[in-house]
Amino acid sequence: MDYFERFAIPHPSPAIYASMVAIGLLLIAIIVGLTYFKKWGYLWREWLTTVDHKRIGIMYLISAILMLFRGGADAIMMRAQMAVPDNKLLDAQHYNEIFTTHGTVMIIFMAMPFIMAFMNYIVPLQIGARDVAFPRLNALSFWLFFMGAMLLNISFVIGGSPDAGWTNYFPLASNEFSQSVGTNYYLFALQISGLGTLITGINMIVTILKMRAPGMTLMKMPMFTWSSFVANVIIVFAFPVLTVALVMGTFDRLFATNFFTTSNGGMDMLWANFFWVWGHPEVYILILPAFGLYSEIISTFSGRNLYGYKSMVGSMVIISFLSFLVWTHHFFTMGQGALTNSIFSITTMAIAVPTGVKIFNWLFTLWKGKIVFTTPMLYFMLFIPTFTIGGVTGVMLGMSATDYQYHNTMFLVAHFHMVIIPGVVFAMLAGLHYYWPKMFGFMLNEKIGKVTAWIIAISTMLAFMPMFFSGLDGQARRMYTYSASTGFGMWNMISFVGAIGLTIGFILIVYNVYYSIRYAPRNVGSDPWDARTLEWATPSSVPYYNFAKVPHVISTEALWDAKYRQHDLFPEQYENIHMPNNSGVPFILGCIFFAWGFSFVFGMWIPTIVTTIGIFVCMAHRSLEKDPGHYVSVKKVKATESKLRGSQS
Ligand code: HEM
Ligand SMILES: [Cu+2]
Repeated sequence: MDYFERFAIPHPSPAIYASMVAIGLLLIAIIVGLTYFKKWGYLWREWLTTVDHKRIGIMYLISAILMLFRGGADAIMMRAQMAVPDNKLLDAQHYNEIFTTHGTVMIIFMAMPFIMAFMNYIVPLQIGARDVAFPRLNALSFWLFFMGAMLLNISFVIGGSPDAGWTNYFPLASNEFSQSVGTNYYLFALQISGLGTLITGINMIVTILKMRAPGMTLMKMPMFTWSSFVANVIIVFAFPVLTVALVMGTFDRLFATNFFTTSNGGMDMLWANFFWVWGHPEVYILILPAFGLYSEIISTFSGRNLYGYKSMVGSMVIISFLSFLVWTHHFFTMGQGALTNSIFSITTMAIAVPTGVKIFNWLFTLWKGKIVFTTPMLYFMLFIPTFTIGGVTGVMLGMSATDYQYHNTMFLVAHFHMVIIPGVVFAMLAGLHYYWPKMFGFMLNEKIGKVTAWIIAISTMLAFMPMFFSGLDGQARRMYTYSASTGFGMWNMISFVGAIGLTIGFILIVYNVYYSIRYAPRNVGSDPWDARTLEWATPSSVPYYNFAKVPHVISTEALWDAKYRQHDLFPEQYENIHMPNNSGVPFILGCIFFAWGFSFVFGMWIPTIVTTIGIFVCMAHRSLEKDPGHYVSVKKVKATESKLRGSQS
């Protein structure tokens, strides 16, 4: 019996038991449904074994939206607990767990896959490629991410959730202060999904460097591809730091080493440094592709090419460089001295310059443009004022002397939500509406879309603006309650209302998907927005080989050239198309990694050894296997094309 005790949750509550039952029922429903509708084969052939970058993109998208609700559930519980003073809804430990999983899920398992979804789906299409450079590795990346996410998500029903914050600072995260296996889950979930991200980084860099259509020089790449390229370079430099830090943290917790302890020669601040050497660049990994999406949207809906292309590229390169030079601003108050703080203050503020260049380029693009107010454009318009508040308060936080006032208060929480929500979430939602017709062949409803955008923007202000004020008044972050005499009650109540508004907004997004699946017209054609870049030159939905003929490109706006400047985009003849074969190995390897992580979390060494061998067997299989891919014949390509193009205007 003792053996099984470790799997029990340390802080059971009715809500957790209810979730357990709900998860169990959901699993049974899925299994029964798949069996009843005879969909197991379909699921396996078309999705679990796919190496198609578009399907992988869609799987990232679905995961991101699911995780948005998972992280959102935590958020709404936090805000409910804080809504009134001296609330007893959650206890301190439970609150610790929830803010930890909220932050981790939102950054690693919501924002990241959202970005990955668009990079996967759009980049190969935008550069005129038929897939990424290493399609099977791409599938592996997805499954590693997915299994990492699942590993973190089962923590709250088996063994307990992590509770040391998404930053997982030691010594708080050590066995001494974080006694459940929760932090082990954190370490392995991030390790496994981080491996997937690192592989994507390499894959995308090679794809963008080696697989561009004839004529597409680096300086003729569309802006989203540029932003993805820069983000993936940051990934390749930043993620190994996280990998190492997580390994060391794991050793401290499982093998009694002293890397991050406060005694025996350990250095707890080493973790904080490692974490933010990865963590700050991570913010730019998220924001640059999001900005890339805005760039595409702005030029499409202003009816003109992007202003200041070169300065846009230049500022992204500068941002990527500076992003590695500011990490200390996350702990100005931890005693590294005035000189160090001053240097990092200056580098931090320096990032505002290239960021400003980007914003002005966008505004100049709008200037004299013929602006069309679609939902994606509305998200951009709402992004400008909200993000500016986030950015300006960021500069305030960047001043090391005054940061002593803001650090660890709700002011900080307000700041990063005011950058990350308009900067990343709005951009993703804008991208969702923009690329939906490319992905699925019909549009999302514009009216519902616009109402939703307004609800989300207003609720963001309601939810996070009050935190600036309560933070300046001294409300500390990560505290589960406060007394009525502090006077924080009103601010927190307003935040709660905003959080409810956000929940309504996110539900409306799902409703819009449902509504549009049912009612949206299907004959919108391949280019419903009158767009400019290459991805819109494919039929919608995109055939699995993407381009029947290899496109030839002469500018950043290949499709615009073809439509309005008599450019012959497809001068070549039809040829047999070489495509990669599907493979079940990435999915199986993902499952083995899940079991591997799970065994480690509980220190079960025999399963750990068995799964480690399994991992190597899969890798050996890949190395020894002969898989030449397959050809799609000209006849088949022609048939597919006439079917897809014929049914459209
Ligand atoms: C539904 C809207 C959201 C609400 C109401 C909300 C609420 C909160 C609150 C109250 C905290 C502070 C917990 C504390 O320190 O006591 C927090 C922390 C955090 N949130 Fe959100 N949040 C929302 C959306 C998001 C999104 C979209 C992201 C990321 C893309 C995000 C990322 C984070 C992170 C990284 C933290 C820090 C966690 C930590 O300090 O350990 N949140 N959120
Ligand atoms: Cu930072």
